[in-house]
Amino acid sequence: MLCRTIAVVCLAVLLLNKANGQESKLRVPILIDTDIGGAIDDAFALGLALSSPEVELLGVTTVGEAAEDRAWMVCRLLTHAGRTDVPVAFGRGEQPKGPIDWQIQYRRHPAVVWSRTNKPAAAPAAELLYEQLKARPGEVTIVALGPLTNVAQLLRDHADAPSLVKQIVVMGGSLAVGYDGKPPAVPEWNIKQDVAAARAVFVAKIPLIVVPLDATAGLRLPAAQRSQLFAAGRPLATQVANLIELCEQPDQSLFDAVAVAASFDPQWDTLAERQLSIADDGRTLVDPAGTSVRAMTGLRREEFLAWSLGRLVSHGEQAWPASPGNLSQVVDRGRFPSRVYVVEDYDSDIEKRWWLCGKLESADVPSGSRRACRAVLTQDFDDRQGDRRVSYRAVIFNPVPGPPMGPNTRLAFRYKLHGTDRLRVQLFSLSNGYHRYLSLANLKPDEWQSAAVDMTQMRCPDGTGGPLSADERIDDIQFYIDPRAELLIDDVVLYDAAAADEKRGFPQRILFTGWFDTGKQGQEWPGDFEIAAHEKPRTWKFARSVAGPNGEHRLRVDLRGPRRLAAVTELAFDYRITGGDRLRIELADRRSGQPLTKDIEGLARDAWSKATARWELPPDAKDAFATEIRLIPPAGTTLELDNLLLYEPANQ
Ligand SMILES: [Ca+2]
Ligand SMILES: [Ca+2]
Repeated sequence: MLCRTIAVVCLAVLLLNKANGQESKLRVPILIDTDIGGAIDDAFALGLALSSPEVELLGVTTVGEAAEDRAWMVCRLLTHAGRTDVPVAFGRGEQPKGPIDWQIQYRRHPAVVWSRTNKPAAAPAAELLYEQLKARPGEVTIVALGPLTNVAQLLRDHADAPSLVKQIVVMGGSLAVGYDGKPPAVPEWNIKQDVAAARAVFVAKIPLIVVPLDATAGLRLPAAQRSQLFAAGRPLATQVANLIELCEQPDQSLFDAVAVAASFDPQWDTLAERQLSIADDGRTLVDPAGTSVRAMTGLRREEFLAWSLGRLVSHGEQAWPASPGNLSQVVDRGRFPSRVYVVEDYDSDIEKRWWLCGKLESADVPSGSRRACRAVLTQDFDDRQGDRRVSYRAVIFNPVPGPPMGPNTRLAFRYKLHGTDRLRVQLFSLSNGYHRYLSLANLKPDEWQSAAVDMTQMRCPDGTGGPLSADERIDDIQFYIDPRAELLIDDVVLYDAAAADEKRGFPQRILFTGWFDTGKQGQEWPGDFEIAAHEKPRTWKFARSVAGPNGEHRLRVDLRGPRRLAAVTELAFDYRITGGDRLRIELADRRSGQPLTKDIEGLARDAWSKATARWELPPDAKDAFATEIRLIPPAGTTLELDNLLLYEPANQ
């Protein structure tokens, strides 16, 4: 018995060694076509293929709306899993509708944006499939995990394609049961999304394995198993986990993984001959006149889940981050900032495009807040920061359009930590093209806290670069923790420290900041004004009023979206008015109602000065918003404006 066991183990080792070496014939060559970016199962299925030694993955193609973005997502996953050898291509022409959800954040990582991953091929998906099939005629299985658009295109463009394909595994269809595992059959997504393509594939006389809901319904990734992916600390599992946590679909079905398994592992073979045809509404009908396929009729779900997850979580080597250096201290955020560069409170979707890392949190928020941001998995945005296989959890906000700093840059934020007392704060210098960071230790976990840090204490990872200095343009505000811990971030304010004689307190909440130094009128700074350069000794740029339809000057600053007003809202600004000493200011919501107005008199003439306007909402007022600020100087005068700050003042 023992001898037999040893013999079997030796044979297995021999097979494995061969599989990893040159003898690729022992492995099953497959091409995967995927609509990754929707449900979680495409990422999981790719992970299963990559962690299965029996599989030789020859290429991945993407199908569906924004197929190119999906291809970049695959490129990142493959690169971080150490598989830059696998070519990727995306589908061209009309693609089935269905947007990528919040997983799009995975595509916006600088590793992708700055070409540190491999890139999609120039050739369309159908051509990549064709090239790979032609190189190995009759050997290659196509595993179709999305609508069959690309595969149909391959068959349309290349008459010899059917003779080159060994077989196609189609994840799709519903023979006797629907998504809930009960009759009746329903139109299944992958078939329904492109019925014409599915029909073209079904009549192409290629051996087909169909993996319908009859086999896959009910196969889910429960929370306990899901956490194994997160706890693995290995690059492939972490990438899959990252996509799973970004995915916005609550359903955790793993359909696509079954199709991948069906392509190479006979242990899941429950195949039965069926005749199928496809109805106009996308149902797969059992039809004596239909195409003969082998359909999967069942699945040992618990066993399959344990097997597939086991492979994913044990693939590759563990890599955890080292404890961060350059320890700094929390500082007092001080009095009213001399300038505010960046504000993000996550209470609106206005800057959602620039949430480069993190997921919206609305349950666990600090007092007075409505929403916060929860850290998700990511590699460091700095590609020079240590081991690229290591992941962190992070919240990252991109402060478009990259403001220039003053001499005393500070960062205020609210945070809640769990499972760690350490936090690393990092900032990218657009001017210098490198990151600097500082870290904090002994932070109090499990309660919302306020903190501020002195950003001039940041240094490059190798200690070079010197401190952040005046006029340096910055980008990507980053908060990192150990990936096993949790972090929530809210109320991020990047600002320059208060002047020594400042009496006003730090604002309770900041609604909007306008400084016009970088970025363009109409783009980053919408509204009616022109942007002009300051004369020395002032630096950078400001907004200048323009003539309205009646020839009189006015200045309208669009707030890029509705900003919720406080019971007391103030507007502080720098101005230079020429030809008068009065100003009407309107805080307006373009969508409704009368603007809040304020007339200011006795303004300084012809010299840059500071002013503040204040509005109080009636005590019974409901939520009120502003979408724009209109500054209306008297007839015949012009107004210049800078460093606009709309805020709720500190409690007196
Ligand atoms: Ca899919
Ligand atoms: Ca300015």
